[in-house]
Amino acid sequence: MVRAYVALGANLGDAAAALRRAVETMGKLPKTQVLQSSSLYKTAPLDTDSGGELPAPGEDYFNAVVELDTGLTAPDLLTHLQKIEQQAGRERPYRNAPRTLDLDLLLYGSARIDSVRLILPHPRMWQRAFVLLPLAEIAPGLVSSLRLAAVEHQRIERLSEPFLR
Ligand code: PH2
Ligand code: MG
Ligand code: MG
Repeated sequence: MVRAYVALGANLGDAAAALRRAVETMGKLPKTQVLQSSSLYKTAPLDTDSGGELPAPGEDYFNAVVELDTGLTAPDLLTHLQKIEQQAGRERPYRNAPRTLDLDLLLYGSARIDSVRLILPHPRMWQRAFVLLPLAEIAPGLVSSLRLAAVEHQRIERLSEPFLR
């Protein structure tokens, strides 16, 4: 079994419900358990291609991160995550477009992968408060205070409601 971390995001439709459903569905994937989920966060939409500095179109996002234990390979896990996105009505009209559900594989054990389909660790995760704050909540050892300080200007609000299950 490998410890993996997945970032969830959505800003179209009932985004909070989409995230909740996605956590449930991930728990039912073959050879996979959800060990922990962060709180739910409300975050400013960012164009993360620009280093996370520029606003992106659309509503605020709901974001969260979950910790999985999985016997799936990283490419198989990615395939399952993409299927869950599609079942949630994901469309990709343009880059960074508002979306009903985005599931990004952040870390898969200590794997370092650089293929066309999958890069691990996720190459932009360190620029994103909407990834680092929820990740630090469930895996504080993975996110240094220096990393957190680098994104502290990005708008993010932790919603008080608990998230998992
Ligand atoms: N995802 C993006 C681009 N910008 N901004 C926020 N706040 N949350 C996201 O999940 C997000 C984003 C690309 O996947
Ligand atoms: Mg993404
Ligand atoms: Mg994605």
